[in-house]
Amino acid sequence: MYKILFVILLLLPNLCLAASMKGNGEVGKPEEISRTINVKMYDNYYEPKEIKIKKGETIKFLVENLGELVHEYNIATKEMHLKHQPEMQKMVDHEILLVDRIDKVKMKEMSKKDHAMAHKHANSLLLEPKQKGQIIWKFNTDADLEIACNVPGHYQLGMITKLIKLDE
Ligand SMILES: [Cu+2]
Repeated sequence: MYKILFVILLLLPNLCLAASMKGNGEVGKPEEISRTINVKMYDNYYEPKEIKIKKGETIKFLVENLGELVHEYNIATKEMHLKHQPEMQKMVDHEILLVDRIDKVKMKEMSKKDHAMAHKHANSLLLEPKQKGQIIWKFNTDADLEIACNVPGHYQLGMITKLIKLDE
């Protein structure tokens, strides 16, 4: 019995590590930032359109919305984006997410009933026109990631920044 428990305890950290390696990374520490990337959002695309990433590095993204529409900057796997899109549609349906602004009062109200409506994700920003935001992200993952906007229709229009993994 003790032997089995011991083996499980030995395996546990490895299992956790394996899980995180499939995720989209994690919030980075300010002291670990290796570079800062200035991102501009337009209708409906980003500059830059492509970013090269070294595994394990921490990047600070300074994001500014220069478009006339609300846009999202979301670091995730394709599967995560597709899963998030119905939530964004729901925000549109409830008139929280409007074409050029976010109804913060309604958002707060709705999020009491449905947490997804708060749109609080460490890996993403939702910015109104002229708004700025930042994300510090650590790319400690083996997963294929893309940065995308999940405002309904925008992902389908190609509002995606490709993340290219560099081999060490
Ligand atoms: Cu967008």
